[in-house]
Amino acid sequence: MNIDQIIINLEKQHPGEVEYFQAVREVLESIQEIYNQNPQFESASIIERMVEPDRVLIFKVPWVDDRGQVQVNLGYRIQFNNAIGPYKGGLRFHPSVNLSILKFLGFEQIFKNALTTLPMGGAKGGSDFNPKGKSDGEIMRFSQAFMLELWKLIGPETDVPAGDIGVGAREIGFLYGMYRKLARENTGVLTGKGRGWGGSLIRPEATGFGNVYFANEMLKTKGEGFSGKKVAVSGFGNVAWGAVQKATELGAKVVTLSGPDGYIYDPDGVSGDKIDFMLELRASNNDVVQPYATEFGVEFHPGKHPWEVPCDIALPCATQNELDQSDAKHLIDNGCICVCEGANMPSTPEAVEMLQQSGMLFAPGKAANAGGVATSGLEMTQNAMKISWTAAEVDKHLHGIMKDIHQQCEYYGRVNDQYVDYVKGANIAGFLKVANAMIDQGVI
Ligand code: NDP
Ligand code: 2IT
Repeated sequence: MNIDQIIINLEKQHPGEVEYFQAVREVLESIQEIYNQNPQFESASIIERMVEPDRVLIFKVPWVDDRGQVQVNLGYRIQFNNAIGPYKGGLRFHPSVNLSILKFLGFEQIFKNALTTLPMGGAKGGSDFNPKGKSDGEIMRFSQAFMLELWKLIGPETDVPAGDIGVGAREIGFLYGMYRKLARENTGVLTGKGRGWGGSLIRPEATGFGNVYFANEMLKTKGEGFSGKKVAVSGFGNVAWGAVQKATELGAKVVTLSGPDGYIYDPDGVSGDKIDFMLELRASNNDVVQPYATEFGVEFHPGKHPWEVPCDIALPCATQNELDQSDAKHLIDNGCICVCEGANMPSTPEAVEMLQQSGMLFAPGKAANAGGVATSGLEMTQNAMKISWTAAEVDKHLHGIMKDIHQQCEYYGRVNDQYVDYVKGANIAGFLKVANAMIDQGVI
């Protein structure tokens, strides 16, 4: 496999899709050796087939704002690969959304979903719609207009979207309501649904909980745990919220949260009522974390990343490429022992290389944030069986799945007695499952 040539070909066909090329390069570098050892992959052109989505759907979403003005956004759904199960992956509503970002997310989702042990293919979608500052009515009208187009492409056994940045329980509610009306069915076509209408307990917390479970598995290999540790978290959304809760429950102190405006430093720890305040802040449709500092009288550092704060464990839970080389240097210099990605691709490739070379524990998002989509899979199971499990049952499955993913990463990523390359392990384990399924099922 000639990685540079594959990337050059992709650049020719899809100019400017930088996030997408970044995600593809990382996977190819990890799997190169195993790919070359198995000629059946090359003769079936597995890589060429895997790097192109099955289909990309782009549609306009016209809607009416509160002033009566018609607005137009772009909607997307990228159905990447369904070799091991129905297309599955979140919807992101954020002004930065474009084809490159959604393709990188959809591509990552293929391997992440394969790691969960559940039968789910990879997809992603969303819109450049900005939910910040919008009224509930505007969000409802936008979500309904979005679903008016999307519903033709999805179904409980075909493609099952969920939330991501800017899409939480409220948006899933509006989307589901419109789907139900159009399709005349109540099914598990979306996950992250409300508890009273098909949602699963623990799904809201699952990505953050799973992230901490994964970090804990890594720490255990070094005889460590969360108790008494100082933790830096970025973001203040859904994933950060779950991670803060679980890290605190395990006896750690979470000292930072961040937003696009900067980060807050809370030396006493984000716990109790402060965690509830995070939820209110996110639901308030503002896009800044600064009100936390005002509310609790703690430091706010405008325009900065939280990684300069000394910590033992770092959980990046905001967005892609939010932890760069200089952030990695701060973490290493301050004696951080573990970086466990809650967001998708939050560390730049240069930062990943530095963190790994330092010898610290480093887990990529596709392994360490898979608890969210795994619990979506558990929601699909409950919907199909028309039952609901208790929180303890779902949490037990989630915990077991995160341990399993950790084992898969260790199996394929062990470098020596001392070091596991979790990036390589996750990519190889995910790749082999999907590639073998594609070969078993022929050229389609
Ligand atoms: P939310 O919308 O709930 O929260 C995202 C948070 O990150 C918000 O606080 C947002 O602030 C903040 N943020 C966005 N851009 C930046 C930035 N440039 N710098 C700092 N903060 C920023 O989304 P989620 O918590 O659901 O998603 C967070 C990450 O986790 C994403 O990478 C997502 O793809 C990933 N993920 C999500 C899963 C899920 O189940 N929800 C599952 C697995 C991964 P603001 O809104 O003000 O921009
Ligand atoms: O990035 C992700 O894994 C998600 N946003 C969750 C996807 C899902 O289908 O639950």
